[in-house]
Amino acid sequence: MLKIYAMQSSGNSYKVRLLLARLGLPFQLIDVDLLRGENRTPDFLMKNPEGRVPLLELPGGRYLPESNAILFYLADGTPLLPNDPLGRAETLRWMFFEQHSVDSSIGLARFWLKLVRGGRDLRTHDIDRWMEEGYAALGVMERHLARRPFIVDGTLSIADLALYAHTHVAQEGDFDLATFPHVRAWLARVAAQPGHVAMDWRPEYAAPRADSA
Ligand SMILES: N[C@@H](CCC(=O)N[C@@H](CS)C(=O)NCC(=O)O)C(=O)O
Repeated sequence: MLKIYAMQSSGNSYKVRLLLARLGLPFQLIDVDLLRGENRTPDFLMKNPEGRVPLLELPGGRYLPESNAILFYLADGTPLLPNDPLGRAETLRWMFFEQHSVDSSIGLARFWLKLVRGGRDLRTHDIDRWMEEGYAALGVMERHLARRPFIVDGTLSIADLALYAHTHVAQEGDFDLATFPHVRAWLARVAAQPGHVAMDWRPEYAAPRADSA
């Protein structure tokens, strides 16, 4: 069975649970508490030298980090990843955008402002940059989504799941989506798709969490 090393409240980890739930694939969830340094143990660093979650463990003992690489691998051959080269390239384009413009601003703002105790004081010097870059990214999505229901090709794809993960909780990083009506409508559209699960969803093969991180 597939194993996912993840932290429940991490947006990048949520992407993978969301995809696996949609695909109906069974998997074992292994919690890694970043706030307790469980991602920096020698054992975890052997699995992923970057010490980050999410991390996919495949049967046979191979490991794949990077949330969007995991999505791309798992969605291959499913309706959530186009078959044609241009459709695949468009999907990758938006997943790269997610990493360099959304994860690096909205994702980080939420991580430090919501999840890390005292994070607002620790990262005061970054907040203006996160706000500027995050609102710029929301503007890009707003213009793109003004003319289409989903990110690529008019149907739900892993590009939507990747962007949804951080965007639907942007307010937890101090972002206000009031002036982004197309983004809000798209968030509602993604959440209304069959098989959608919320961030707190856990699969059958998951140990109970010691706390509610
Ligand atoms: N580009 C990576 C980013 C992964 C990442 O930064 N994960 C965070 C949690 S959302 C993490 O593990 N942080 C711990 C650390 O960097 O030490 C991905 O998309 O998977």
